[in-house]
This record gives sequence, C-alpha cells and structure tokens, in this order.
Amino acid sequence: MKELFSDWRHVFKLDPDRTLPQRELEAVLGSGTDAIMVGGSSGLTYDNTAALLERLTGSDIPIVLEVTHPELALPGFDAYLIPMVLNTGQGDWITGRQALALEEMAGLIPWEKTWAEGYLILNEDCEAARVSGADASLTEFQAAAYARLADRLMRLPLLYVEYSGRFGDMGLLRRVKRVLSGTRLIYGGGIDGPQRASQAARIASTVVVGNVLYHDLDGALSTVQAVRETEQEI
Ligand code: 1GP
Repeated sequence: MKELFSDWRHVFKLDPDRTLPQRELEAVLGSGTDAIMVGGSSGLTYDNTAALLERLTGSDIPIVLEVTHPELALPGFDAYLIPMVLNTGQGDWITGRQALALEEMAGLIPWEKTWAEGYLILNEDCEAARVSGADASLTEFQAAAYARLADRLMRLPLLYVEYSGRFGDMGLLRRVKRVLSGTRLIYGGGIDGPQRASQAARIASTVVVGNVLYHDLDGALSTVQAVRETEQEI
C-alpha cells in the first residue's frame, strides 16, 4: 500500500529545542528534501514544538511529528510517527508509554495519518539510547533478528536504524536491509555531507539528516542532491 512516506528518500529532522534562523529554515524548506521530521530526545515542550510547527506551516512538503510525549501531539502536522524502541528492556519505551497515552487520547488520534515507527538505537552515547535504556551493542546478527521481528512479526511500516550523532555501521545496516520484506528502512546518524549521505542512501530507503543542519548548513543541503543521485541497492 502506498503511504505518505513510501517515496521519501531524504528527510531533514528538526529539533524544536534548537534554533535555526529564518533564512536557514527557508533554505531547508526549499532544499528539495522530501519531508521534515520534527523530533528530538530531550527538551521538547508543547511550546517549542508549537513554535516550530508555526514556522513550518504553509510549506509544500510534508511536516511530520515523532511523538515522544503525548503533550507534543499538536494538531496541524501532516503525519504522526509513534516511536517504539525495539532494543530496550524497558517495556515502557516499547508499548507502555503509548498505551498510557491511549488511555486518555484514543478518541483524538487521527489514525489515518498515524504510524508506528520501530526504532533500533545503536549509538550507546546518544540521548535516545540513554533515555530509553536501549541496548546499543547489538551485533549484526542480533540487529537482523530485530529487523525480522519488526518486519515479519510486528509488520511495522517503518524501521528506523538510529545512530544519532555518529555515522553508523553500514555493514550492519545492509544486513538489516536484507531481511526486510515490507518494512521501510530509515537510517539516521552522523550524516555530515554528500559522501556519507550517499553511502547510507545506497542501503536505506530513507536517509535522515539532523545535527549538521545546526553547524554546517551547506554541508546539510548538499546531502539532498547526493541522496537523489544515489540508487538504492536491490
Ligand atoms: C537523529 O537520526 C537523526 O534522530 C539524525 O541523526 O543528528 O546525527 O544527523 P544526526
């Protein structure tokens, strides 16, 4: 089935807790990227998420929110992605927090634009690993088992291999990709320019670029074309 994200190759991730001046934000929106993801692992509030949404409203590319806390789930986004951290021993981050949110909000959720997003967090030093207690030390073999679980058992639409802040192991990513049959593979972490963007885009269906936006805008913008020009391995 074709979903909103089915053709996304390149995505910029913006963190409401960090500042991007207006001119830079406009450059991001006009960069040719396929979508903007709004998300972060800490420091997100209703107010800073609403403020960023307001600045993004009116753009002609999809603006999607990764909902890490129910209070952030403002109306007005084009889609909502609900992270489920697969490689944590803390059930709260797999289904606990999500179920708690549903106790209160089930009737308010726009299900037609809401999807689960399985996360494999593989950089032990990143904030997401710290807050969710993820076991980031998985071998390729273990990561592939989680990928099968996401794809075959849970039939998740999306699997996000997250190395936030560090460029990941492309061998592991390839191994994960090879076991997926229906789940779309997203990669994010440490992409700082065209070369890494292209390396990741050869394997992952969607490549997410975040941090570099805040210290090297030109480097960040150059990843869009690099991803466009890269064909995904079969
Ligand atoms: C973070 O995967 C994204 O959630 C992007 O990672 O910030 O390292 O680019 P970087």
